[in-house]
Parts: sequence; C-alpha cells; structure tokens
Amino acid sequence: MSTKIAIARRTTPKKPAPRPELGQVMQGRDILVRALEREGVECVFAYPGGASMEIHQALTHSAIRTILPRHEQGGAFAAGGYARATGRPGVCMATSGPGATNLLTGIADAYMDSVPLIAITGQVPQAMIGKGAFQETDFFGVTLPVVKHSYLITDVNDIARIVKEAFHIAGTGRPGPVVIDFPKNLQQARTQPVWPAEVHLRGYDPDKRADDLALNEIIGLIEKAERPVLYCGGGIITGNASAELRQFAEATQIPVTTTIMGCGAFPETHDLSLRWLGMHGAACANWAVNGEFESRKSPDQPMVQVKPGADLLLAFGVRFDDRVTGKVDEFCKHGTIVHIDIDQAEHQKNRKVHLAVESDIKYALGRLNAMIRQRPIKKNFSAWHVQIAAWKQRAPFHYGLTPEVVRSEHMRGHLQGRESEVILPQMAIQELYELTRGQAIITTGVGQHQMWAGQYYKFTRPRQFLTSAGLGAMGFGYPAALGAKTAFPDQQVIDIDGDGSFLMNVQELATAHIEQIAAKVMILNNQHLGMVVQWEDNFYQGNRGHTYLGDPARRGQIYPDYVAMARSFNVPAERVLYKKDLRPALQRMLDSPQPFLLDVVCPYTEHVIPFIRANGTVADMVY
Ligand SMILES: Cc1ncc(C[n+]2csc(CCOP(=O)(O)OP(=O)(O)O)c2C)c(N)n1
Ligand SMILES: [Mg+2]
Repeated sequence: MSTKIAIARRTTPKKPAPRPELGQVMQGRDILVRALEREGVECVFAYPGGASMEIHQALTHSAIRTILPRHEQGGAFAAGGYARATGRPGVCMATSGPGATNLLTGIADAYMDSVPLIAITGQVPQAMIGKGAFQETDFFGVTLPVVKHSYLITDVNDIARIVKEAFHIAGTGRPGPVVIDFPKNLQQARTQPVWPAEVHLRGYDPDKRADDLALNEIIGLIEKAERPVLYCGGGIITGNASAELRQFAEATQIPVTTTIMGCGAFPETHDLSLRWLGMHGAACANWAVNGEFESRKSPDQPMVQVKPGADLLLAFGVRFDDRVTGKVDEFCKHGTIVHIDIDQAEHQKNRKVHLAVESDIKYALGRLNAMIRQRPIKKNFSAWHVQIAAWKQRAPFHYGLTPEVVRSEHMRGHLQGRESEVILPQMAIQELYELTRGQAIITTGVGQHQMWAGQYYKFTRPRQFLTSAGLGAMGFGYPAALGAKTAFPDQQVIDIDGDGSFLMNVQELATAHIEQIAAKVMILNNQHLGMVVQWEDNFYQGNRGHTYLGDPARRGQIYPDYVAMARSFNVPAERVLYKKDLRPALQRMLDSPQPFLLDVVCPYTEHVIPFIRANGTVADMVY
C-alpha cells in the first residue's frame, strides 16, 4: 500500500518582505526614544539617575509623556497597571543599581501575571561593567528568573532592533516582562539607526493554533458529559477572547468559574457565572469543580462526598495555581480535564490533565464556536443547572455584624453605644459597587481587602479588575491605579486598598497630584495586617506576631493619619467612621475631579470566608 503525502504548494506569489528604513545619525539615547515612539508608546514611568539621565534628556524632546513616580517600584507597578488596563506593553525606566533593583518587584509581578512590561534600565559604561563601579548591579543577572526575556545592549547599532524585538516578545504569545539594560556610553555613542520593518526570532513562534482533531475531541467530551464546568483564567483576558468565551458558554450552557486573574473575562452577573474559585472563592464554584463533601474538622478525617462535582473541566487559559487547586491531587479528582493554553510549559506542570492543547485561546474558542454553529450540541445540562442553582442559593458570599467588632480598640471610642453604625469592609465595597454601577476600574493592594474586592464588586468586562494575583505584592494598588487612569482618564479608577498595602507606596500621592492623575483610593483601614491576623487567629491561637500597624501607646487612635498625610500632598481626603456617612463620602470621592483619598475605618475582626486552608480540600472549606 502506498502512502500519500500531500505537499502544500504555494499558490500565491511570495510578497516582497518590507524593507528596513535607514534613519539619520543620532545618539543611542535618541534612537531608544525614537524606537519607543515607533512602537506607539504614549507614556513612560521613569525615575532618573546618573546612568539614565541621557535618556531623560532625549525624552524632553519627545511627545511621549514622561511621568515621574516617587519611587521606582511605584513606576513599575504603574506601568503594570497601564498594561493590565490596556493590553499594551507598559514602559518603566530607572537608573542603574538601586534604581534598577527598585523595579524588581514590579517586574516579578508582571512575570507572575503574564503582563507585557518593558523595563529599561541605565547601566554603567561598558568599560566599568564587572568592576564594582558606583551603582553597578548586574540587572540582567538579577532579573533572569523573572523575565520573559532580557537584553544587555552591547552595540549602539543594535538598539533599534532590540527595542522592536522587546515589544514583540513582551506583547505576543504569553505576555511578560522584558528588560533592556542600556550602558551609558552607548546612550552617548552615535550611529545611523536601521529601523527594522519586521521581527524574526528563530525558535519563537507565538502563533499557536489548536488542530481540529483536538477541538472535535473536546466537543465529543462535552456531548458525553453530565456536569461540565468551564474554569477560565487570565489567558482569556490577555488573549482578548472574552466575546468568544461568552458565545461558547451560552451555546453550550456550561457554567463558568474564573480565577482571580480571570475576573471580568466572563460577566459575573451572568446566570452561568459561578464567580471565582479557590481559597477564598465562591463555595458554589468550589463545589461545582470538586463536588460537595461533608465538612471535616481536620485533614486526617476521611473525605465523605455528598454530591459529585464536574465530570468535565474545561481549563482555558489557566495555570492550576495552588490558591485555586488547594491539595492538587484532590482538585477535580473525578473529572476529565482539558487544558488549553498558549504556553506549553504550563501543560502537565501542576495538575495532570487528560487532554492538553497548545493554542491561542481566541483561536481555539472561535473555532469551537464555528464547529458548534455547524453542528449544535444536543446535550442538555438542566439537572446540573438545578444543582448549581441550589448551591448558589445555599452559600452566597455573606457577612454579618458580630459583637466582636468592639474588640477593635481603634473603634471602641467612636462606636460606643452606636455599634450598629460600624462600617464593615465588605459593606464599603458593596456600596462602592452600587454607586459606580459596577463600571469602575478597580485596583487593590494585597490582603483581606483584596479578596473582598473580588467578592463584593462584580466585574462584567475584561481589564476591569487589576490585582497582583500571582506575586501578591502589597503596594500595588495605588500606583497601578495611576497607570490605569493615565490610559483611561475618562473612566473612574479606584484603588480599594488596605492600610498596610497603601502605606508601602504612599509617596505616589505626589505623582497623582503633580501629574493630575485623578485616581481615587478607598483605604479599608483596620489598623492591622488583616490577612496575616486571620491566619494568626486560625493557626496560631490569635498570637500577634507584628501584625499591628497602629501606635501601641495610643491604641484608641487611628495611626498614621492618612487624611493629614494626603493633604500634605495636596490631595483632598476624608475619614469616615459611621455607616450613615459612608455613602455621601463615597459620592464626594467619586465626584472629585482630582485624586482623592477616603479613609474608611473598619474593625480588624472580620475574616475572609469562604476559606480553604493552604493545601486543603473542598471538604475543609469554611463558608
Ligand atoms: C510586599 C509584601 N509584603 C508582605 C506580604 C505578606 N502579606 C500578605 S497580606 C498582608 C497584610 C496586608 O495588610 P493590609 O494591606 O492592611 O490589608 P488587610 O489584610 O488588612 O485588608 C501581608 C503582610 C505581601 N503580600 N507583600
Ligand atoms: Mg489592614
């Protein structure tokens, strides 16, 4: 028997490759700035120093808006916020040594959450590299584990190509941060740049497309399933595949849960939405994926199933993060798992799956939708929908007033006799949700307030919830809000922050005022590192290990005075203590044409629930 091999013939004539363009002689610093302009960069968050001031000089002659953060970490987070809000690479810049190392946390944050970020750093002159020169740090080496790619420029003739490649790498495939380290002597050197028209990188092909065989298999699995669930992540948002996801979910009637990174990828107000899953996710989402179990008090007790969970899990643009899976062997233990991701490195990494498909998710969902249009799925999941509706009704996100609030010493004075006037943090977020009609772009710090922001603000569109999810970096919220507001000056951008997190980049109030970036911040001020307190309560009998942020000599007072602090930056601010004052104060914050700080004083005694302890299972869920 002969084997036929089909050889594809090129039927259309080959298009001539676009030609590179020759520029005029100029200095390296100007080549860099022209290259940024050619990439369509609108703004850079840049803090100068000896090794980068040449580039700042060049920026003064450019239409690019240069925003001076008051700390390089703020600049990196702002660029990250800009990138998360727009989908376009954010650009930050710092000098060598300490300037560069101050960017590091922002770079690591972008790496963990697949955010396109370009981090440019000045470097000491080439002749000084390796000599322990003043402000010399091997930033290429320091950042190696937390970048998608990095460059140390060694030839002035490479600048134009490197910038073009850096933007291509940062923004395509699975996005991520790219570092460009730029020695000062090359910033000053002169050459005639060659502007490349295209990027060619051997071995880097971000255009991955699932084959129809695998997609057909997925459709077959859906037709065989009784209890399918879509588990969707940030990949849907970075892949611009929200519309395709919605179409797919509606056509198949498969319920959707997302990760925190995926919040907004599917409207959380939709009937098919289970909200987000994992450690602090919705009980119904955790049950739908894993099944419902009898609550157990300790991990040594057996797991007793009450209701089965998903028999088919469609994991699209996710990475099986431990905050989602808990004990990974128990995660969706009895389901068939299909994993579509553009990054092959995520396949079979954390959780073994039955079918792994390497693909751009927008392409895969678009193709699945086309297949379903041709041959609609006949399966009806109504029994599954009934079960899910019952779970949703039984365990929605909830909170209530407890007598414990008076344990918060910073509340005792003003609450005496008016305990019902207490503002619980969840309540403040709910009010904000209502007043903004769910339309604001929300950023957060890291801690309890972050989880409550995810629970009590419902996100209906992608790029609406900007949070440091993978790295969990306190201090992210306000600078990220500045980045988002720079990109979308006409939208309401609000940082829902913790008192601890906000203080980590409080200096960015100056950037907000001077640059007139009207990002707002609502501090849920519980005078504690609330999330760590919650763990102390659960696992260390409430013994406080340096989790109190107030002034031990004056526990009845609020410390520090954020209102006075904001005013010193010329940023209007108010404090609210009582429920009756909350709504009007929020409204004044929303109406302010300037940046605004609202200090909302809350008790520290609330715990975030649902809660599944680290490496726990759904049987350990407190809800
Ligand atoms: C840079 C950084 N340092 C430490 C931590 C550990 N950590 C996680 S949550 C948290 C408490 C945050 O307190 P706050 O910002 O006041 O938020 P709350 O939990 O009180 O809402 C801490 C210290 C972290 N995530 N990031
Ligand atoms: Mg706090």
